[in-house]
Amino acid sequence: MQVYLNGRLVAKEEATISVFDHGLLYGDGVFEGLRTYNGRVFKLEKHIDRLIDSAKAIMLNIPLSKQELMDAVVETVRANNIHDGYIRLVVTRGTGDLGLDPRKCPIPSIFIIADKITLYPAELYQNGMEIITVPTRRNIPEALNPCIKSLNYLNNIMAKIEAIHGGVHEALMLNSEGYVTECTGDNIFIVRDKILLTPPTWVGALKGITRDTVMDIAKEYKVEAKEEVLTRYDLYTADECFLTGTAAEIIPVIKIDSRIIGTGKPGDITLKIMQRFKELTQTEGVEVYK
Ligand code: PXG
Repeated sequence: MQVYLNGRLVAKEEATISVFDHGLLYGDGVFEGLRTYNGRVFKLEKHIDRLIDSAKAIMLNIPLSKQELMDAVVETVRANNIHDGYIRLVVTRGTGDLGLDPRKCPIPSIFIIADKITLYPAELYQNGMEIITVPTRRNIPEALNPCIKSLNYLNNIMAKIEAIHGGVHEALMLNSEGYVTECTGDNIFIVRDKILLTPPTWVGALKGITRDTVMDIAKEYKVEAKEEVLTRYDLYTADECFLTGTAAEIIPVIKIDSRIIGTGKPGDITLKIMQRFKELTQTEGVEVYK
């Protein structure tokens, strides 16, 4: 395996980062998780745009242009001859002395891993999954805005641990006021009276790229889709529910906090969107092997 590290492709064993890197010491950095399907990087530009926005929000100057970042991703995928896989792009504040002050780190570290990805069991995509609300609330936007895809994932990891201890794969996270935000690595949608609803990002959710793709699919199919502040009651009484994310793709949810959602099977609108999403991933994206 070849890993992109600070401008070079190096063997996996040589792809190492200093223990003085502030990404490790303080979680000071940003990242993206992307996917390749059928030899194409899906939504590459959108991921790079979001990375640049995350970096801007934390005042991290990425020493590569948008085009250079996109080229580096494609080059890394190509070097590993991956057609269907997962890409992790990370930019940290870089190596510096101890202490929070980012001025200690003159040069950001950039690395890109292109690898395979393990999904949830296929059975869950067919039959739907169960989620539970967990005690850990999503970070408040006034503290660490969940729109920043930063290396500080402990908030979500705490929630994930609670989900696992509750015997399910994914956690529903509320904001400090008790409104629905998202899951630990996925956005959430419900269908009510044939209308697609998802929480606005200001409640405390990442502006997911899969979420945006689902909004586009809805438009294409003339299914009304809108952002709405949602409570757990709205979820419990929904006709359908599903999660979206680059890693999870689109996965139906059929049980929340022991309440059966809709018929207890993946809903018709969910299945239609999943089908169209699959088509798009197979045909769209930046070609790696031209
Ligand atoms: N919310 C959170 C908190 C996320 O981390 C999403 C929503 C979905 O966003 P996208 O843009 O992917 O539709 C995410 C994304 C991983 C991994 O390595 C995590 C994500 C994406 C890819 C890989 O666990 N989270």
